[in-house]
Amino acid sequence: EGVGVQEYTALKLRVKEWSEKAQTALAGKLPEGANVYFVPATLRPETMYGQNCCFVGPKIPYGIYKVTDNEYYFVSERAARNMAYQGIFPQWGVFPKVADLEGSDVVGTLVDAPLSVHKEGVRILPMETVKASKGTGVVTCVPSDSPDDYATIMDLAKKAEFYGIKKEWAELPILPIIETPEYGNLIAKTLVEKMKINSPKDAKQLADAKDIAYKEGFYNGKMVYGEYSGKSVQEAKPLVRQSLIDAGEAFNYAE
Ligand code: A2H
Repeated sequence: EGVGVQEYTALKLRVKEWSEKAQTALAGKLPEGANVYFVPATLRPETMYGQNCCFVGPKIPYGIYKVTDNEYYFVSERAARNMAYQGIFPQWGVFPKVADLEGSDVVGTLVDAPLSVHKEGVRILPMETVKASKGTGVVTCVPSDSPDDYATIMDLAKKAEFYGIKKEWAELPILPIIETPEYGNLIAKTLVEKMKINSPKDAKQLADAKDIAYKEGFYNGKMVYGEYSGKSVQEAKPLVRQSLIDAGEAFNYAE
């Protein structure tokens, strides 16, 4: 990390139906009709068409923070504080918390992911490698282009019972979004298989795969899905980001 500022796109995934544990924990804490959003931070807004679930760290503490009378964000406390100093909450430096939840409480929650082809919604699922100290602590899953995401959903589907999830939550189709000359249109799957990555805990291998996928996608990738299909990733990235922001479905978040 070190010097410099990381500019993320913070995406708003609206809750359609809470997990049972969350329903119990939230009883009486939110006004009728309030919209709550999971807010993942991403560096790859141009891939959001392919979201097929969204991750939280099962042991990470999160809060639900009030932004307006009917808008609330589910993020880490650290992220809420940062947001309060970036003009995201109405009162500077103030980030009112209405509930405390652990990641494991919200696993199974159904959310609406902007731009995703999965219009019926996607599930909140556990990812052990989410860092509490980065972004918002919420990571949206795009298994076509993120080796970490791909390795994680494969593991979740394989050990669904162990993780206490329904297998089908981790098995939504994987959409090709970007094509690169060297790795085809599912770069994350290609790299995970080629590098024989067997687990989301293969940290070193996954770091290498992430590096390759990021650079290949950015410098040699071409969109093969969505409004900007045919354009390069470099051209499409800011366009997708801006259209999400214009639609009120995302905002800038920096740290
Ligand atoms: B990216 P950087 Cl398709 N813990 O979004 C672990 N990972 C986190 C995180 C956290 N607390 N917060 C964000 N991230 C992930 C999409 C994506 C991402 C694709 C491909 C690569 C990729 C869909 N997941 O990231 O350390 C988020 O996943 C690889 C660079 O701040 C975010 O963007 O550089 C990225 O890591 C931020 O990583």
